[in-house]
Amino acid sequence: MATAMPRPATPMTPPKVVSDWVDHVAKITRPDRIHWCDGSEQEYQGLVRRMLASGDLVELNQQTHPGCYLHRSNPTDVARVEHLTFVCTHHSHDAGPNNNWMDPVDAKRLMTDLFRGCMKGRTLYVVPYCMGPIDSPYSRCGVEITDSAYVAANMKLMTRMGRAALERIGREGRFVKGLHSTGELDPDRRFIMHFPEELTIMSYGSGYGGNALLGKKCHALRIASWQARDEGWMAEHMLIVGIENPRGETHYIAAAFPSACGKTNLAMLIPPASMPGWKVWTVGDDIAWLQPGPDGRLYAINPEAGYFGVVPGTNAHTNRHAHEMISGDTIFTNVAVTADNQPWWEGLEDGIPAVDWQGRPYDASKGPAAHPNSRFTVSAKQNPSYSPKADAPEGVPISAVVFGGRRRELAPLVYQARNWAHGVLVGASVASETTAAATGKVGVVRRDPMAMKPFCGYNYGDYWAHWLSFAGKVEHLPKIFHVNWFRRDADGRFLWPGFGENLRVLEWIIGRCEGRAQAIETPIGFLPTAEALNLDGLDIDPATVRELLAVRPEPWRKELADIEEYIDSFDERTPRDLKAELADVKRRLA
Ligand code: GTP
Ligand code: SPV
Ligand code: MN
Repeated sequence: MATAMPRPATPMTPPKVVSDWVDHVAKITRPDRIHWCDGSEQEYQGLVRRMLASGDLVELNQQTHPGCYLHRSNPTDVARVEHLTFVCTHHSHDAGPNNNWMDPVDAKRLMTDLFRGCMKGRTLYVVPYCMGPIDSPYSRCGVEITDSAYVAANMKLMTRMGRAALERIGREGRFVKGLHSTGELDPDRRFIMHFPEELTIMSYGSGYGGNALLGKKCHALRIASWQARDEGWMAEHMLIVGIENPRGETHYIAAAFPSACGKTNLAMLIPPASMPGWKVWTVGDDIAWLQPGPDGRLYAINPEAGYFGVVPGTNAHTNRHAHEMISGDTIFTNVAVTADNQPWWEGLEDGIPAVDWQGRPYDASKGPAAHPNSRFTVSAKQNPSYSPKADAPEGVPISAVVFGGRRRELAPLVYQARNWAHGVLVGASVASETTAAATGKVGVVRRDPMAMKPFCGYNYGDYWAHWLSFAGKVEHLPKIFHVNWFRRDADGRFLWPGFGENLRVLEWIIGRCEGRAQAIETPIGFLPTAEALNLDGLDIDPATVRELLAVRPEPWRKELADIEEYIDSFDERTPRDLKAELADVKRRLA
């Protein structure tokens, strides 16, 4: 019996709150073995060896890609499953119309039935982790119990995992409990359940990132957003980037784009050759925790310690740093391989795929070689632009908050909200074409307020009220902007070159924060004139720039009607001030 087994010889003495819970879970799940993760390098290598032996990992070419491995997931388990993700609060109103809801008693009964005996013949890994710098007052800890060595290895790369986290849990006594099993990987027996009132997550039947690495979206966004509302901070789907100008001054920007809409790329941006002297520093690429700081500014930490990034499209021209960073010590999930066993994906500039992401001989008629949502997992320390401030316990001060999405039409390259409350409306109005990061149709425009539709752990009405409340709490709030790198022409070509050239837009944003850059006022907010954007050395024709900066009243009136209908579809908790902002923009457009 699992509980009768001696604990493995380890000098770590787990806090009783943790060991009691592990004992309780082991009684239900019946693992053959229990492994307490200490977070060491030897342990990681041991996990890798075990997965190579079991076939969970395939070794890639160690000459060209030392320390790189490939994981092929079950073909039905390649993305987040929003329709199987639930927020289980006592009152359904607290989860809100934006979440699937189930009564917590029913949900626990359902999950406990699934978990019963599910770890027989398997190892139960206890993964203690800290989200955020280990000594930051803003960080929060959790423990994930999982029967997947792949999850344990990914958590080692993605979080501060192991001994130090367990010690902090011992001191604090409070942690988020995450229980995970890959189960049978059966889509009909798959659920991702959140119990924010009890700081608990239960995930069954998937091994994919956002469903299974519970520190990430489940803890650091759904549970943390709930805690943040109660405690007066924010947990957001945002990258954090430091932009250093040629005078050596650095501004930090936090940007919320929906999944697979360019956060990792913006966070690791390479300045174009025609902008000498500019430097970019990555603090985070996916999640930001924001807290009012002692000097009246908003400070951000990145709760993560690694990147779980989209592979396709990554090459030496789009993202040189990412391309370098994933050439060693990286776990690839669902990419293709070449005849000499190098990882390969669409958008890589060299090599030919021999075997596709499902392990079949590559055949172009069967679709892309790499899965469109194939991912790399890598420690953030491997990023050549890793910010020295990324481990600072106090975080970094945020000058600008940027929202964005994939909009082939309408949304201009950039605009600035008039003030914080208007900025909250701009965030609440984010819409974007769906991507392969979640199962379902790709390329359909849907509303994704603050890029948090799949991740906000409570009622969006309460969430917008929480956002608005910062106007009274933080003296020097960031300025709020909206960007769109994804406008297309009639032939479907991108109007804006994107990637490194996005720095030109960030330069204008920073100029606005410093009160320097020129803008014109339009009904939707402030826009740069073509002259106010630094386009030196960029080969772009003036008509394209005019198109990128055009605000046409008629389609915008339609957009506002759509936004109004969307916001009205929420319950009475939606703040009146948000509706007043919307009425104000409508008036300006009339
Ligand atoms: P998640 O990890 O899912 O939250 O995604 P993300 O927001 O970090 O997206 P990521 O940076 O990985 O980009 C997703 C896709 O968008 C990749 O295929 C990129 O090549 C592409 N992309 C990123 N930035 C740009 C851009 O400025 N222009 C264009 N056209 N494509 C971009
Ligand atoms: C996203 O889908 O926004 C991701 C990948 O960042 S996952 O970890 O699966 O959520
Ligand atoms: Mn994400």
